[in-house]
Amino acid sequence: MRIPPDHPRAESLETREKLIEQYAKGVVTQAGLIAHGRGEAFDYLLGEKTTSSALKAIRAGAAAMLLAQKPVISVNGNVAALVAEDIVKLSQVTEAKIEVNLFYRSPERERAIGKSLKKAGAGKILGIGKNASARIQELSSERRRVDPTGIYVADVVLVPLEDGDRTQALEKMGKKVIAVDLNPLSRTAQEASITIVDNIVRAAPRLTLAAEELKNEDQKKCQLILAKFNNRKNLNESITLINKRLTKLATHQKGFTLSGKTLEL
Ligand code: PTJ
Repeated sequence: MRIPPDHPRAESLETREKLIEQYAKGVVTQAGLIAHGRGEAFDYLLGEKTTSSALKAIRAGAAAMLLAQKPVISVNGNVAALVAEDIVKLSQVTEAKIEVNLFYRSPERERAIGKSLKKAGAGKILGIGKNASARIQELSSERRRVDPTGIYVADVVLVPLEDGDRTQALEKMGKKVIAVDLNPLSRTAQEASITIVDNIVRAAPRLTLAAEELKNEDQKKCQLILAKFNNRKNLNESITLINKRLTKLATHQKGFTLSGKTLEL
């Protein structure tokens, strides 16, 4: 459906349209549409923009990917539908492998997602068909099936729009997990090493930009960014932001401060 460009919520409606189109192509699953709705609700509460806390997490995520020996970007249906091109660019800048990993796995969806990643310019794509032959023992969902040359041996894994259990399992395996999740309360957000509380549509291009910038710097700069980053504190800032935004909206106050800075609503 054509969304009128002057509609006050045109951007959000266009994102929905993309997901609906990709659902028809078999890329997105029905539950993916519902998951997006949950994300939208949190985005609304966060003000539908990349917060300063998210920007800090994005820089830390880019630094972690650049410092990694074997970084992997895990792609599911929603990610392929919304940011396939950004993911390909990010993989090129950070030299990360791309692996398809699905909760609702089927050969048809693997193929459809592989096709849309190829169309976006991806080279080798891991985790499709027989290549997902390794198993994450702690998991019983289809997410346990991983590529022995990808997620299984990765030291850093980017997991946008995750469903919880796997982040915990990957962290237990000694991997650093970078999550992108609009819900700062989700298990994934709480368990990841670096949690980017932002919409994947905004976070993915910003991650690439941050990686491009940091790639030209000394490795020590990335190490310093990581050493200074505190995920717990960062997550708490997002929760506080939602809380303060709601309080302000409820009481019609004009502005508020967080960590000594005045934040815009
Ligand atoms: O493609 P599949 O088969 O792997 O399935 C993908 C879904 C997303 C259906 C599956 O992973 C799932 O069920 O996920 P959950 O448990 O619903 O979690 C998804 C999380 O992503 C929720 O915490 C949402 O708030 C969040 N989310 C949804 N849309 C966005 C988002 N976070 C960032 N950007 C979004 N656009």
